[in-house]
Formats: sequence, structure tokens, C-alpha cells
Amino acid sequence: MWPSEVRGLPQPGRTLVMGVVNVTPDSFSDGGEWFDGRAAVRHGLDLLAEGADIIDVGGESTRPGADRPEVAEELRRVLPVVRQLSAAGAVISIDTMRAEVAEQAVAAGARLVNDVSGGRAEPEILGLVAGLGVPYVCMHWRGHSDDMQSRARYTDVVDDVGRELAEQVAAAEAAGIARDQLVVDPGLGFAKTGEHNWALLDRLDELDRLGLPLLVGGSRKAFLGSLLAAADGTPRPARGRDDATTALTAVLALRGVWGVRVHSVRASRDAVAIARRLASQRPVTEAYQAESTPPR
Ligand code: PMM
Repeated sequence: MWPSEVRGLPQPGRTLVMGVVNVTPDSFSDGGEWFDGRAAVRHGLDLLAEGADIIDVGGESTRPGADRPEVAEELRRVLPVVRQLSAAGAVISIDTMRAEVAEQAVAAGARLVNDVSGGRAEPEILGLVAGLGVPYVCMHWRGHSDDMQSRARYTDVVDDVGRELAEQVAAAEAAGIARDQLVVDPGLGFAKTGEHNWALLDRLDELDRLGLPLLVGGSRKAFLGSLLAAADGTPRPARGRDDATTALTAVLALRGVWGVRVHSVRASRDAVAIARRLASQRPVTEAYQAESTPPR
């Protein structure tokens, strides 16, 4: 099984729940709802109250076909949100592929760099993160969103993703990132079809040969919409995929992943509590109640 601790991050003894705050006008999953900085901060505080262990703040949409913002625009979106949520006591992750954004976000209080390109978009991010001494999420990635689906070709997706992730991890370690600060992520939906995502989820344990904690981001993604399509084949819209996301969290938590990246935090925390209770056969109610904030 995967290691479950990352130096510098919370270690609650269960799967961590990372809540998503997209400060973007065009993410597929929440359609620009939190583009306004104040709304993004309010949303982050809500996710914190729901029990998010980490809040992942991003200013670039990675929806297939999306255009990239300028660096200055990405900074303008994320920095005030990172600053205010860190000041409120949240553990913040910065979701960026850019070294400049990672550097300024860590200076503003972020404690984790979540790079969906796993060092492939801007390799200099690896040395920067090593120097900052913060943990790093290294996601499997083959190219930018404008043409990533054309790269969704694999001989055996689980073998290929495992091998390519191992190369990305080797580059991160060569740049000086400590092994106990590395997390890997199979990158569901990034240069992957629905079939690829399901194969990765089915054979997730084969990625344990990387010997690193695993983060999985399946929340509201298109493969869930296809699974839950209407009788006429229309995919279920992103907003209607939260219950399926929660079910996926339960499965992943039972299989011992380090973390899940989700939009609906309370539901995933509940799913993790059930998985933990079943796995440990020890009561967790008291610990869970003490950690949770009562519903508002
Ligand atoms: N997916 C998205 C964005 N960032 N980060 C990690 N580590 N893993 C993911 O799967 C991932 C990510 C895209 O989803 P969104 O538009 O809902 O943020």
C-alpha cells in the first residue's frame, strides 16, 4: 500500500480531503462561480468549515481546450485568495504549473505546490519547490489543455502512466525535492479518455510501485457524467455528479489513498469517516465530531 504521510502537511490518520477553489471564469466543474476573489475566499472558508484538510486554490482552468491566462492575471486571481485563506488558518495548496506563481503563492502562505504538469510545463518549478522546502504534487501530464485529448493514446494506460510518472518523480528528486515531500497523482481526465480513467481507478494499486502517497482528482469529471448519462445519452451535467464523486471517495478511501481532491467537501469527509471506521473497526465518532464544525 501507499505511504500515508507527507512532511509538512496534516497527518490525521485517514484519507485527506482537499477542497477545490477555482478562481477562474471557465472551469468545467464550477463554471466561474468563484471567479470573484471575495466569493472565492467565502467559498474557501465554507470548505474549511466543512472539514477540508487542504484547500487547493487555482487560477488556470485545465478544462480540455481552455486558453491559458497570462502569468500576471493568474497571480492577480490567486494571491489575495491564498493570503486570506492562509491567514484564516487553512492549509493552502497552490494549483499551478508556473514557477513564478508557485513562488509568490508560497510567499503568500501556501504550504503545498500542486503542479498538474508534474514539472513538464516549466521544469524550473522543480528546483524552486526544492529550495522552498514545501511538499509537491507531481501529476501525470502529457501536454497543455488545448490539445491534450489528442495525446490520449496508450499501449497499456496503467503501465504507461506508471512509467511516465516515475520519470517525472525522478526529475523532481534530481532537482532536490525530498522524497518525503512528494505526492503522485494519475491525472484523471488529463490526456485520458473515460476508459483510461476507469482502468487507472481499477488498477490503482499498481501505482504503489512508485512508493509514494497518492492523490486522486475525479470530482465532477466527465467520465462520471458519461456513466450517469440520461437514457438519450446526454451526459449528466457537472453539478449533478457530486453523489457519484462521494461514492468514488468511499472506494478510494477504503483502498487507502492519501488524498482526494473534491468540490463537495462535507460529503467526502463523511465517506472517508465510513471507510476509516470500516477499515479500523475502531469508533471514530468522537474524533470526527471534535474535528467537524456543526452544520450552519
Ligand atoms: N484536476 C483538475 C485541476 N487540478 N490537480 C490534481 N492534483 N489532480 C487533478 O485531478 C486535478 C488537479 C481539474 O479539475 P477542476 O476543473 O475541477 O479543478
